[in-house]
Amino acid sequence: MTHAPLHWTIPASPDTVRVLINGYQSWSEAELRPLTDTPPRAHFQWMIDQGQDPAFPPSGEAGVWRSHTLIGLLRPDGSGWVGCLLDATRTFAHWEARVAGEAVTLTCTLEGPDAPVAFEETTDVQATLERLSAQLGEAMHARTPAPLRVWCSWYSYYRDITLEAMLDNAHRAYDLGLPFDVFQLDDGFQADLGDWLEPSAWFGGHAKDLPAHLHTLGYRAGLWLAPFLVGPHSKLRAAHPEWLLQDEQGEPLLLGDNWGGPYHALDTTHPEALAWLQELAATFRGYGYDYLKVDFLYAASHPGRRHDPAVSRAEAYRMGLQALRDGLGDDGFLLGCGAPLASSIGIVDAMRTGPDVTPFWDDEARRVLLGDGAVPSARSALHTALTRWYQHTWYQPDPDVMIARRERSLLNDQERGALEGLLDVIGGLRASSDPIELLDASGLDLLRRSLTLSTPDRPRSLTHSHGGAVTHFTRGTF
Ligand code: 9PG
Repeated sequence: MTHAPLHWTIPASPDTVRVLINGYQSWSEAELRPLTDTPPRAHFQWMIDQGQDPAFPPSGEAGVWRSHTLIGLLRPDGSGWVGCLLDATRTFAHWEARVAGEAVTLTCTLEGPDAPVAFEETTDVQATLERLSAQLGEAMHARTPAPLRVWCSWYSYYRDITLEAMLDNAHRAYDLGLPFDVFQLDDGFQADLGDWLEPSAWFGGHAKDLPAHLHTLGYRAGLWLAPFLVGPHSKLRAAHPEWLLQDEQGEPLLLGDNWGGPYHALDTTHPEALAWLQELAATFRGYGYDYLKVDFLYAASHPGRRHDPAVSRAEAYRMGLQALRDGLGDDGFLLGCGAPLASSIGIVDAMRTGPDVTPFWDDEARRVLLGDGAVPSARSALHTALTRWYQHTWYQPDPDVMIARRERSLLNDQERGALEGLLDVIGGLRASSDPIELLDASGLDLLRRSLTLSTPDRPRSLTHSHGGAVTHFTRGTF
């Protein structure tokens, strides 16, 4: 259901106003930009499917800015206007700010059942954003448990991870007394998307073999899943084509482009698919994994034809996420990734709030030439997670891993320092992916500092509500 849009005409001089956008999912760009700038429009549809909301992508038009859930308009002195959805359980809010001559028009369109929306003029945009987003977090019973320190296999081994490498790193970390809570196995252990219980050819074991080893070292076992994705050649696809999200012609949708091509999405309004999801999480919990990183979650809210057409996209997403939570159990730790942000509140414990950190600073070709603001890079991760500083009342933010190693990395000392600064300011999850054997004394030192930095339950440095702070952290020198 789509509601009549809400309109405001704002007597702001467009040349002096900046717009703060939140983005749709973890990887989408969040930024503070001059209103008269042009938001990038991704060159390929797969980039939009995988990084933005295909139903409300960046406009690509000068002076037209789109944001999900909330939006801020800032005058140079930090005063301005804030709009914020106050309950994202079943509803998406699409905000659009548009330069209209000497004024700015702001529109909010709801997708889903009616939901409360706040719009305020304020002397302090930052303070108002923090207050309204906290109200949203409270209304949705946000979970903000103590943050964890995680070793994750992705950012050094990528899909080549093996059981042996997991164990080698866990043993080395244990011998060095590195303060990790969780060792998390990422993408690469499984035969296919959907065929999670069958190992890949190279993993050298089964995912169920890992937790007992980790437990003897005193670490919790964590596992990555992309539970809403189904590989086109998977056994799951062959067995249950009726569980897939469909296009308008009734054909199973294919979206994104990863793992060498596009993939299907589960229809999370299908009762059997929901039961399968719950069982999947329960099975891995039974193997000893009590930390799940659930990724590519936006697939469940992708536009399409569903088994239950009365369910909104936000609701369909939440049904799938709740099934995972039910399977994992209330005391398990659920980290969302690639996820519609606000609609995850109350179910996830932590959330990735930016695109992937990479062992290089910027991917200018994909970011600028191909217009993909959701591109993985250290630079994008830093910008995006900082711009979302206010989300600490929604879940534990996960600004992604520190990269402390010098080998197999193109980051220089200053860039490593910037990542350390990001973790210090944002707080939340602390993670690393460095092969422990590659760390020299200074790398180990940096890693320890990153893991043991103060553990604020809210961002430091940004909480002083003078108007310049957002500006400083989102425009800085990078
Ligand atoms: C596993 C990875 C890691 C990582 C996740 C997610 O648009 N892209 O090209 C793109 C590639 C990888 C990606 C996100 C986007 O990474 O964020 O931590 O788990 O999946 O495949």
